[in-house]
Amino acid sequence: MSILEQLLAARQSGARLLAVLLDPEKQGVAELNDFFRRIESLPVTHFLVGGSTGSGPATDTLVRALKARTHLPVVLFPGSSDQLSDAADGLLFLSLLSGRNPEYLIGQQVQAAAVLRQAPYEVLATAYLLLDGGNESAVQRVSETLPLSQENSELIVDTAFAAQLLGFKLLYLEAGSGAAVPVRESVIEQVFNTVDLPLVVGGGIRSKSALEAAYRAGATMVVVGTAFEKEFSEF
Ligand code: 1GP
Repeated sequence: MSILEQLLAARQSGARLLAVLLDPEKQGVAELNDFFRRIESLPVTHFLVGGSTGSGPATDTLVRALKARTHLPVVLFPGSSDQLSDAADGLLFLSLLSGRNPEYLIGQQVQAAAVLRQAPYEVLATAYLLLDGGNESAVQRVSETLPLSQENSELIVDTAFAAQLLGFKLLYLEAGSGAAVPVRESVIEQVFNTVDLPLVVGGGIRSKSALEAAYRAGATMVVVGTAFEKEFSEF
């Protein structure tokens, strides 16, 4: 089954996918043992690798180290066109539709195109919507775009529906890594009720209850990064 088929099946059945995000700038390969110990009791289904800053070599090293340890899919979640690795199983090919910076709507994607023509992995066209997580996120800083206010759910839903009409395969609702507040349940619910795409939700999820809330509201896959970077207590 491809990664997209897995996501579509989960959206249909309500199965819950959990992706752990590793940032090659922060996660050393030598510390992977500790990392795997921290997540061993969790029902992890995917690994995402990426960050707002970072380089190709560090991404490739981490992807290869993960592939040597797990049979779960390892999916690239790049902050720029050079954070790629042929060892990955998939790529979230993101377009930052919440913003109006052409560089992150289509510029980086064009830069990656020549490499992606040869890519051995699955490329998943992903509508990436940055929502206000209560603090300035790295995505906001690097992309020089403003997040959508979570008060304005109509604009979020309209953006999500436009993304579906444009043919995107996945919708990623992002509150930003380390967000003070995650994506609201009411926002996830409204998007879930409007679009048929699998919903990926991440940013600021630090507890089992926040994870459950996101699934209950309609998240197909929840992404957790920061909470698993060090010892955690709430999971
Ligand atoms: C960031 O959605 C992810 O892109 C994860 O966020 O680091 O806050 O878990 P956290």
